[in-house]
Amino acid sequence: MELKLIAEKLKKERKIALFCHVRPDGDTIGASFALKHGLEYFGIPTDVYCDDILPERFDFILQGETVKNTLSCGEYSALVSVDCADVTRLGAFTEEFLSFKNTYNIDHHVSNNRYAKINYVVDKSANCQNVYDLLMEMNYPLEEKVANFLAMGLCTDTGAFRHKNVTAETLFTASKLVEAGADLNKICFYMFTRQSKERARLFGITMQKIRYYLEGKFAVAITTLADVEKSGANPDETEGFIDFVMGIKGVEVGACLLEMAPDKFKVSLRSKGADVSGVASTFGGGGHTLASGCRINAPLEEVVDKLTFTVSRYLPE
Ligand SMILES: [Mn+2]
Repeated sequence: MELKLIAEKLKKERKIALFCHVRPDGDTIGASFALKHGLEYFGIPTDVYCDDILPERFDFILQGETVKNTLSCGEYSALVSVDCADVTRLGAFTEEFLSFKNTYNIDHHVSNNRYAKINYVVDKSANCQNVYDLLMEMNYPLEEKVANFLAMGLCTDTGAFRHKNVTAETLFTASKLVEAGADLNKICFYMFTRQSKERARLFGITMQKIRYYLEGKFAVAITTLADVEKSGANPDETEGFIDFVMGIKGVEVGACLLEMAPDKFKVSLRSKGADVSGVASTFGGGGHTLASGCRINAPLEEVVDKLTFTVSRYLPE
């Protein structure tokens, strides 16, 4: 459905429940809370749901705002999923969403399979761009709080405006958000720079033993259970390690191995050109051409051997 019609229809709703995806990120949280405040400006009470707790790093922007996790659909006139490419991203709310009479799906993933009654799926750098467009269509006067939520989504889904998905539109929207009071410096600091002492320690342990194969084109960073334990960090905190690996001169493909249980590894793959989704699918995983992942259950050296062999087949000569 087109933007104008969705905007008009949303404005007529009585009460709305918004849904973030599981393992929530800056885009789903930013888009949901921006839309919540936008709708409430028009007098529509709105609640945000998430089948996960919101990570502590979002406290700075939420300032006490929370998500709900027990749903009684009856009180709402519409259920709206935000940034969920697949309906199972709603976690425990999937079934209720699918059986509800009036549902919206607002998303930016190309792979979105239009599972709601009304689907607004447009390929943009972040779903916050779609929510921005929707709010502008509703003639919502941008408030500072909402500008910050939207900026957070743009910022996180574009890697602080550094990824290939940044367009003139992304920056134009960002400039409008800054004009309305969004604090990009603060958002980027909390989303990308700030870390715990434990993570800094784990980063050091992992990177000092980084390995190179295939004439230095393939780099492997390994985080074992022992490393995690020694650092005191949470295994989730290894997120972003791969970016550092990809910055190393000469590296074409990077892999971060995280030992989840003895001889069970979660593998994150990145590439500057080679198709690593092919590498991942060899091991039952998947993803995008330049970023993908899989799980391999085997002793460490076997995992590294298998990966190196497979990567060698995908690297250009
Ligand atoms: Mn997103």
